[in-house]
Parts: sequence; C-alpha cells; structure tokens
Amino acid sequence: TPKLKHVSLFRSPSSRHGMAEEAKKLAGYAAVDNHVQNNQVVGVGSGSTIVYAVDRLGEETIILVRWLWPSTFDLVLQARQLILQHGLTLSDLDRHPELDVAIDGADEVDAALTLIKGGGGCLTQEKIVAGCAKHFIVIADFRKDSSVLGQQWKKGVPIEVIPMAYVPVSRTIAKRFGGEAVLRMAISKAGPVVTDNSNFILDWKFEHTHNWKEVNIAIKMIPGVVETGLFVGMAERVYFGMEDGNVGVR
Ligand code: ABF
Repeated sequence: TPKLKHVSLFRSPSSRHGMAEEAKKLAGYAAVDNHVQNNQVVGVGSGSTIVYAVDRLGEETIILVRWLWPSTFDLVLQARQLILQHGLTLSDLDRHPELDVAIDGADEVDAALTLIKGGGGCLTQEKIVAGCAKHFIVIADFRKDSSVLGQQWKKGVPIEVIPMAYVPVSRTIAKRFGGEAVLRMAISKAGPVVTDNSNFILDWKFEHTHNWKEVNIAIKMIPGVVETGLFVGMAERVYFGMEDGNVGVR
C-alpha cells in the first residue's frame, strides 16, 4: 500500500524563494506518497528538489540506485550523502538494473512532459537511471512549469560532450539548428565545468522551438556528443508544487 504520512506543509513563506522551497517539498512528498511502496527499488537524481523526496522515503527497506563512480563532482556526492544520511541502502545498476520507479527534478517541463535537465551538470547518469525505471516521476516547483521549452529556463539545453570534441560539436549544432552552443565554465571561471563522467557541457541556446524528439536524436548522432539534457517521452507524471500550497499534476 502507498505510504500516506499526511502532514501539512504549507506555511505562508514570506518570499518567492521561500515559496519555491515549500513548493519543492510539496512536489517531492507527493511523488513518494503516490508512487513509492515499501521494498521497492527507487532511483533518485540530484538537485535541491530531490532532497525532499529522499527525506520522505525514510524507510530502510527502500533501495536507491545511483552510479557512484568515485567522483568529486559535488552533485554526485550530494546524492550519495543524502542516501547514506537517511539510512537507505545504496545500490547500483549492476545489482539492480531494473528499478520500480525513478524520481528526479528538472529545469523546465513543457506541456508534453518534455524536460530540460542538466542545469546543475548532471544529465547522462540521470537519463540512464530514468531509462531503467518502470515509472519515471518528475518533481518541480512552479517556476519550472511552461507550455513551451525556453519560456522559463533561459540557459539553453545542456549537452554533455567528450572534451576533445566540444568545438566541432558546438559548430555543428549552431550550423544545423541555429542559436549557439556555449561551453559551460566553472563559477570560478578557472576552466570548464567537468561532469560526473569527466566530460564537458555545452549549453545550447536555441532560438525557437523545435521538434524536440527529432532534434534530440539528431544531436545525439553528432560524433562526440555523450547525451543531451532533453528528456523526450520519458516522464510519466510531473508533480508541481504550487505557490498556493497545492500540488499540480501533469
Ligand atoms: C538535476 O537537478 C538536473 O538534471 C536538474 O538540472 C536539476 C534540478 O535541480 P533543482 O531541483 O535544484 O532545481 O536533476
């Protein structure tokens, strides 16, 4: 039976930031309450919203899957810490190649449940985990909800690339699809962001909406592209925590 630990979460936060935090919690809790049962194998992604979903799990019988190749990438460490702090069993795809459910955040969600992910730098492993799950559930606050990609998330589509290929890939994307694909730099500006797979990220700032399914396939075919942050036809349901304290479901 689904776990139904009802608590009232909404507390009139004083700022938009406070509202967004409450909204993340609403979404994370709703996803767990509606889709996770005891003794299931659950995959989780990274970011600030997933923290609330993991918080809601709270059962030692639930196993979480995440590929934790030794990495200093902070979001990978964050996921690992979260799992361990909650006393949950850490596993991987070697032991559990099939997941009951995967839950993850997103940077933007359109009307067709197409997602942009990877704003925090993680996308390839998250797409692998989502692809191994029977159900892929997304959680987000109200700021991620849009009818058309690009309305809310202004930083473009993250694309993970093999480091030696970032210039040719960037040129090919601009030539074929327009816009520009910019190498993501570390906040310190000391060098490029290096992903959890030791690759670089291009942020493709597209100029207009596309057929995302076709573009996703076409970009993946460019030599040097590892994965795109476009998740097309993968999300089964999205829970949005809303400003008024309700949960929107798409
Ligand atoms: C990861 O976390 C990324 O794919 C996505 O970019 C980000 C969402 O983070 P947050 O929940 O902090 O907005 O899932």
